[in-house]
Amino acid sequence: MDMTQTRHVAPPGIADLRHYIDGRWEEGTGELLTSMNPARNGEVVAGGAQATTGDVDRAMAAARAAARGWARTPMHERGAVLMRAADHLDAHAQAWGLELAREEGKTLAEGIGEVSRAAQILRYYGNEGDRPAGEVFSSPRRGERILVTRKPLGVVGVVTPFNFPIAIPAWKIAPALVHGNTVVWKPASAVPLLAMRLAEALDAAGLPAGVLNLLIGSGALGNQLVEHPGLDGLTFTGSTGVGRALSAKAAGRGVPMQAEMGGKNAALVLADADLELAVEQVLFGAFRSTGQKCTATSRLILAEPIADEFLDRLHARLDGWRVGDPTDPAVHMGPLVSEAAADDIRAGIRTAVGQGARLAYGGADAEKYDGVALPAERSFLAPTVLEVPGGPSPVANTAWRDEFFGPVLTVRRAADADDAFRLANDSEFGLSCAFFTQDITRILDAVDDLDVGILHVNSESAGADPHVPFGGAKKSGFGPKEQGGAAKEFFTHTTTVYLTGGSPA
Ligand code: UN1
Repeated sequence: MDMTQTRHVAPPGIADLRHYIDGRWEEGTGELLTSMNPARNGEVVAGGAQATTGDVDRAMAAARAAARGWARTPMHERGAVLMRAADHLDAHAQAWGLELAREEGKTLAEGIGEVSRAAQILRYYGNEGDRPAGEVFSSPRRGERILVTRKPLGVVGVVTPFNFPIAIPAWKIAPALVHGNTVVWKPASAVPLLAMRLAEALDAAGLPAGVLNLLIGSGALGNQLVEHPGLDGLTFTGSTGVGRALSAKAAGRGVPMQAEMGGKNAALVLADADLELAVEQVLFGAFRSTGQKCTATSRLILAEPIADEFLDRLHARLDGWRVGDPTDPAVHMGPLVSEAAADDIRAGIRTAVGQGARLAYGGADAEKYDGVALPAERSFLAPTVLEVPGGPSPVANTAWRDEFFGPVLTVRRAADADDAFRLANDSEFGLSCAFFTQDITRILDAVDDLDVGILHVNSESAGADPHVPFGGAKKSGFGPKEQGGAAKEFFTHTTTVYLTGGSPA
């Protein structure tokens, strides 16, 4: 053994980053990667050496070697692994929820809730064996039946974002595994610890070696994955730019791709809406998780007659919204994931104001918030409301068009419901939408007219349930939707089997 070889040993209190390849936890050999607590300057949460190109090859080889055995394992047995992993997650929800809050910046309650949500997702897919597995058709020929069976794609790459570091991986990896695929997973490098926790839960649940492989490192690993000749499918959630680049590469190689990307989700409030309910739901939709959800409410379209009152009420609620260390139970909103992310949003707010937006609340330069100084870390931002002047759409304001991925809400006023629908559809994205009214006729119009993948009637734009499809219309998504029965559209392909007995009927 070469004793001069340096080995990264994490200081006490800092978690050691490891990669999970072929059922073993390994140190990396690449550059040092640290995940930082965005709420506390200089506080390292986890650290270790990144995975390298060679690790991608080894992980892909392990996943390939495990593929046939796993595909032939009964779905009920595959599901039983997920059920045991769900119990493991529930047992660690408090501790891992705290780690999540420290690493990502969402509140402790949201962190714990997310670990429990991952468990719930694993349980939903853990029961997949009890659901229909294909279809049977009649044949025009005597003595024949036609079966449509589903088979795994094979080795699937999973690339996940920072903002839901355990729930989004769970809703990709659980259906991938239960449908018989093996996985090579690259999580966002900002939140590697929670990725390790999900892999730990699956390992503790008895997942066979090679079925799931976890590689922690930079975006270069994602590019190596999509370019790997052994890859049979790639599922991605993250930014529009990266999603489109990966989708283009996957298409060029003939690899099935599923990408869940941007949103610029609107909340529409008509004059007859229950304002108290709508204000609260808009508050939650726009500012929970510091607005770092692809389903967050980032545009608010208010019917003219109630617009001033709505904004007064929203600002009054924001006055009581505490910004600070997310592990403090009194805090409503933590920091952005990093200083760089917060700086980008500050720049976006300044540009929007320069383009004519009115700053209605908070802002890029707010140092105090509700009379209390914001924490010194640059990753903190005050919740911000901008109003873009009226007039016919389109307006060329960056706060109306671009996804900021932070606590910024951009308001416009609408003359009536049709005007509100027009404004809501004035976006290249179409992920989710919240619509507040008590008028069933308008609700039915909204179902027809709003071009979105997810429509919330009288509830906030964020949120998802494991048993129903999740994903966007227009340029928010690419490929089949996620979750529920929709997930199998991506993680399996069908084989149509013409079946007759071996002797004449
Ligand atoms: C939610 O709204 O609870 O990246 C989930 C995102 C989405 C998930 C949103 N894919 O924010």
